[in-house]
Amino acid sequence: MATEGASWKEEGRPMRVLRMVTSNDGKAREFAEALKGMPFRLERVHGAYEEVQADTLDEVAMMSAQDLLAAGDIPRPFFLEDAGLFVDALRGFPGVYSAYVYRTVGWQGVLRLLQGATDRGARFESRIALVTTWGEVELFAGTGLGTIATEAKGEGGFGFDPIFVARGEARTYAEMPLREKERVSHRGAAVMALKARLLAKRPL
Ligand code: ITT
Repeated sequence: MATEGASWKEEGRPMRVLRMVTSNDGKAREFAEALKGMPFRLERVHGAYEEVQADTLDEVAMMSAQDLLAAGDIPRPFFLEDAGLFVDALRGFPGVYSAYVYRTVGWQGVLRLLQGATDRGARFESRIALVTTWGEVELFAGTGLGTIATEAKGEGGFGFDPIFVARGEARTYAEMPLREKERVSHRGAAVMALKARLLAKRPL
C-alpha cells in the first residue's frame, strides 16, 4: 500500500492529514481538486481493499469502511467512496455492479444494452464513507441525474464519463472540465456534504 501527497503548512503548524483510499486515478484527481483549500493535507492511499458485494451502495461503502477499519492499516481519519451508474431502462443495472461491468464490457457494453432504447434516463450515485479518528463511520450521499448518450464523446474523465450527459447539459462528462463536472455530478454533491462535515466544529 503506497501513499502520496504534497506537504502544506498553515501558520507554521503541520496540517492534519486526511487520507483517501481509492484505486481509481480519475476519482483521486476529482477529490484532490474538490478538496483544494480545505485545512487538511490530502494523502492518497492506493487502496487494495476487496470491494464487498451488497444490494445497496450504502451497504457497500459502510462495509468497505468497516473492513478497512478492522484491518487497522490506515491511519485515521480516512475516507473511501463507492459510486455506481444506475440506468432506468435496465432497472438500475449496473448499479452496485458498476465496477465489474466497467472492467468486463466497459461503457461500450452499456451502450450496446441500450441500443434502440428510447428511455435513456440514468443517474450516478456516490457514497462517501468517512472514518473518524474514533473509528466512527459517517456516510455522505450525492446523486447526479442525466441520460445515456447515443454515442460516446469526449476524451476527459474516466469510467462511464464518455456516455453520460448530466441533466441540463449538452456535453458528456468526458467533455467537461473537472470543475464543471463537479458542479453537476454525484461526486460533487457528496463532496459538498463531506466538506461541510470536515469544517464542522465536531471532533474528526
Ligand atoms: P475504488 O478503488 O475507489 O473503489 P472503483 O473504480 O472500483 O475505485 P467504484 O466502485 O466507486 O470505483 O465505481 C464503480 C464504477 O463506476 C467504476 O468502474 C468507475 O470507473 C465508475 N465510475 C465511478 N464514478 C464515476 C464517474 O464519476 N464517472 C464515470 N464513471 C464512474
